[in-house]
Amino acid sequence: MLQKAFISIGSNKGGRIDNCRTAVWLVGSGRKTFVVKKSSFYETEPWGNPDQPPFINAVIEVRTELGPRELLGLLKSIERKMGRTPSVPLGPRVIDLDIIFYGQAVINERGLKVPHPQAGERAFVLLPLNEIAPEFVHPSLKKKVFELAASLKDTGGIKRLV
Ligand code: PH2
Ligand code: MG
Ligand code: MG
Repeated sequence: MLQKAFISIGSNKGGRIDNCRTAVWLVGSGRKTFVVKKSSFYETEPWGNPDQPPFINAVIEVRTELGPRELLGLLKSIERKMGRTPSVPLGPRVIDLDIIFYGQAVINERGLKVPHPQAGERAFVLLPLNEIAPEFVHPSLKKKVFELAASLKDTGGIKRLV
């Protein structure tokens, strides 16, 4: 069965926009996952650890035959292929691919938390997501993406690139 999932993409090391484009292409290049929507790219102030360069962030919607563990495996393999090396927590990275939602699934396993635990509070996730899926209901907060985006307190550090 094809499931709908949302993946956030981030990069703040090297050619940030090219890194994000390459990642989108690689996510869709296997036979079991299709990219159906892409947000714009956004330049965003670093969250969590301010002492690093700004990020490029985007969100994509996919249809996938992969289960959530397999999808996570695909994302990790792309991160490795693109040369991501271990960094400090929340620190600079060539590419970061996170599962935001996997249908309405709620998963709380070691290494696999879906929805992404901070999805409801991060402007760099919610603003791109709101561009492509405003009506999608957060499976555990039971609110639509546009409602979550509207209740963000600070969206100042987020700039949509054209
Ligand atoms: N990712 C982080 C930590 N901080 N800040 C921004 N703006 N964008 C990110 O993608 C990001 C972050 C850890 O994954
Ligand atoms: Mg992340
Ligand atoms: Mg990650």
